[in-house]
Amino acid sequence: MKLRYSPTSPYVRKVSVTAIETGLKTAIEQVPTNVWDPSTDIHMSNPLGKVPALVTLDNMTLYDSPVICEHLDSLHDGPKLFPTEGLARWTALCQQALADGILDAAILRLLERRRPEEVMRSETWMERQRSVVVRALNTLEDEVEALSGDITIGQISVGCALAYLDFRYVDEDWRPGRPILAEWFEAFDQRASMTATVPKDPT
Ligand SMILES: N[C@@H](CCC(=O)N[C@@H](CS)C(=O)NCC(=O)O)C(=O)O
Repeated sequence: MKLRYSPTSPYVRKVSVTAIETGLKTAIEQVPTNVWDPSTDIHMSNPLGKVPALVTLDNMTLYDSPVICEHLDSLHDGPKLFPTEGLARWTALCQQALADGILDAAILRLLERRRPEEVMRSETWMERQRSVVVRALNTLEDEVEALSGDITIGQISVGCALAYLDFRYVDEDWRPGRPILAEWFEAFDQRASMTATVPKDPT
């Protein structure tokens, strides 16, 4: 399999953590892709122009991260990261949606903040995205018990989203007021799959 990736993408990190947790890391060749390079051909793999995109063993090209992670989970015989049915399944999928929503909002705010001309930046837009993250984090703090038990795609997604906030928003610690979530993350972040996938270059 071939994974088109960028080293700092938190969605790619979800896939990388999933690959390690499912024992499939060595079955995946990493193909570096700069989605912001005007000459990139990422749209040949994903018409949305985003990473991650995965070329599978049977030559399908899959996107986005939830689909890729579920595909990887279908390829191994160990305990499943996507619970197959019932409350456990919907809880894990909803946690994944919430965590991916944190990432979407955090990235939109970051891109807005990085606009070269200050006058072009919308404070209203950035505040809207900040509020999304605050509400989602508060929900996770209230529902942290649902993150206990065997590892799921919900836990992986939440772990990668919280790690991304630490990576990109170092001056805005999310932990104050959310002690139970902070305690959960401290333990989750020590998994071998997390320590092996820490992004190195903050550019
Ligand atoms: N929903 C997608 C989001 C992927 C995404 O936004 N990737 C970013 C990198 S962190 C990207 O490629 N952005 C390029 C763009 O927005 O044009 C997923 O879960 O894979």
